[in-house]
Amino acid sequence: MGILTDMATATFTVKGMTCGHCVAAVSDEVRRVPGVRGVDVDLASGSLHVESDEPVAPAAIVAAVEEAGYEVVA
Ligand SMILES: [Cu+2]
Repeated sequence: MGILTDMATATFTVKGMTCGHCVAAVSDEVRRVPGVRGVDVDLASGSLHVESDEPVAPAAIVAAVEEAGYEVVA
């Protein structure tokens, strides 16, 4: 996993997403958080997986999700 060893990952649960547009809105906002490299959102479970260069403050991710109009519940 060489290239991934110096990356950080975190997973959140987002409430309120109902379709692909919601997924895109959340993904776009979270991708804008400094240091974030990759974002993967699963609509069915509400799972938001974030990959970053170094650990990102959870509050920054929560703020980005709220900016998109949704809520982090876990
Ligand atoms: Cu939607």
